Amino acid sequence: MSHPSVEDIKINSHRLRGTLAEGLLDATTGSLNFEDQRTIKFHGSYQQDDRDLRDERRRQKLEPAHQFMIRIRAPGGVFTPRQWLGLDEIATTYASHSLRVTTRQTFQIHGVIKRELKATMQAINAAAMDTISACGDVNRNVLGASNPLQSALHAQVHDWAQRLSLHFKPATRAYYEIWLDEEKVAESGVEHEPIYGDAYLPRKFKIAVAVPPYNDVDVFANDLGLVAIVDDAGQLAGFNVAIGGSMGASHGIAAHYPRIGNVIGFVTPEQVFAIAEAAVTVQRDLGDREDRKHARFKYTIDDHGSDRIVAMMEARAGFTLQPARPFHFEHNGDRFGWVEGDNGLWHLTLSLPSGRIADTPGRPLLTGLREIAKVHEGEFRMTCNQNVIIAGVPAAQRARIDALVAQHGLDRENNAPTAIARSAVSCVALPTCALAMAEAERYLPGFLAALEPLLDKHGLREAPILLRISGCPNGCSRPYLAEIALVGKAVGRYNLFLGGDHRGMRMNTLYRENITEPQILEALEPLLGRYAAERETDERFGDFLHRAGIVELPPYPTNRQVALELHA
Ligand code: SRM
Ligand code: SF4
Repeated sequence: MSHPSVEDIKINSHRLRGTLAEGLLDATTGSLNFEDQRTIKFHGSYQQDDRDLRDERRRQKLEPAHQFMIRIRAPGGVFTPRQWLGLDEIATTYASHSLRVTTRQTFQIHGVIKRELKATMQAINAAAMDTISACGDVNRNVLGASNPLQSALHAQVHDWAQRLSLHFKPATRAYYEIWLDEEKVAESGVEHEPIYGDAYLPRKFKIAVAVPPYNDVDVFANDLGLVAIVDDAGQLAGFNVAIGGSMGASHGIAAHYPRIGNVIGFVTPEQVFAIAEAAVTVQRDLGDREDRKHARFKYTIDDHGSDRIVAMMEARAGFTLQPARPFHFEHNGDRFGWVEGDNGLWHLTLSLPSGRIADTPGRPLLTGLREIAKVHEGEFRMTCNQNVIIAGVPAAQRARIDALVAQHGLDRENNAPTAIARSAVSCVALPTCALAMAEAERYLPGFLAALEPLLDKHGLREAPILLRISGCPNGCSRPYLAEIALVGKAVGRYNLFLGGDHRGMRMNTLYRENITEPQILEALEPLLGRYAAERETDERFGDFLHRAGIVELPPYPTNRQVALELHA
């Protein structure tokens, strides 16, 4: 029997209700039906199964070990200690005893079984959070720069992320009815969706707000990127607008390519909602609804031409974009350790390997952060590099936090002894991700350990080289922007990409295909050696590879790097 298309499922879902309420009550299976597996994504959850157990369960003629991943909506990535403690309790009561910081600065929990899904959602809401639109063909979690140095700007950007997220939240009450038992009212199932319409978007849509000089949100990897422009008085003048960024690709299919957003102009703060809504609705109306692999905004822009899309956006927004203003990004990483914000409070950025917060022998990270949440009076900020900032600490409280960090192995020496390890990012991949072709998160520690002797040999232990690993070409760790990237091809085999920059402004290039760890190390060894010997002062690895003629820009059809004339 053939399944209905996702477009049909959305239209016939009674505004994202489907038969979820009934399906949750069906005790004969741990799974939802095909349609509801699509619909539940809009509620922030994915049905998965433990792939480590798949073969054994098949042999035993059991259904797969179905379980659910839940993603929190957290625009700007800020959590209070109370929310942290709530998440910790949820993870240890209903999920796999771990919290996972994502590359979109929120949390995922894994391993929730169907009969506990509703209780878990209710617990999330009781802890003052929700999961609406964390997945699905809608606007996703809105990113906001997490740089702790500029406190006032951070607060403004966080506010923008919150407001944009609320603006693009679907109007349907489905979430509240299904998970929180809200009473149905007359328009239940037929609510007016003023922005999305009946069929929502053709595909996911992602927005990020960056504050130069740090591109810690990787703003150009988003469908809509806003780069804050600050005037001479330190006030927010407005935003440069970039459209069409996205990482997703397919191995060997040239028509599926990653793309860096192109900067199309400048808007004032008053114009932000109009231009964002114009981008979303142009994509709603022109995006490909036949082929989901070709349905992101980047393809709409490339198929119709950037000029036409910008003209449509301007017509819908009711104004012409101003010329883009110069900006400068220093890097797209996090700054580790303590820094003092401009409001006199202190912020501690901790490196979390792949964002995984669990208790493992010698590293009780989950317990440690729980103990910190019990005494911390500020907030926790997640970064898009899967790290955490313990933010807003009065000077007098620092020693107490430091003691808890040391006691629970949260310090960087323990978790990331080299510079490359501190900034490395890897996606979840196996065993939960249905699309993984190779390990990523579980492979990162082993790969770093194998790389360490090479770094030591060439004196590069503290060289800040940007490494990202993805278990498949979808690119959840934004690998195509890394200086070194491994993209999973099959178990134990990766494509090696080289030559991105450290500012998230240049894509890398396929260097070797389908290779194993020894071959990866063999390929990297001479390049690291040459880099160590020939680099110029402060020259980064990706820039060196280009200057030395070792790699060129990749052969994607459009936007392989951000127009550098704007990069003041
Ligand atoms: Fe992703 C699908 C995990 C950020 C591009 N992503 C998935 C799924 C849900 C697999 C699936 O569809 O069955 C993964 C769940 C794994 C698991 O077991 O938890 C998954 N993506 C993640 C996270 C958790 C990676 C991480 O390790 O942090 C990130 C969650 C972000 C969040 O909190 O919202 C995550 N995904 C990204 C990013 C990075 C970003 O947004 O900055 C990208 C690249 C940017 C982009 O969208 O192009 C990304 N994920 C994808 C794609 C490719 C989309 C495309 O247009 O081609 C898929 C596959 C799909 O949607 O069909 C995907
Ligand atoms: Fe899964 Fe691929 Fe995303 Fe990794 S990049 S989480 S393997 S979809």
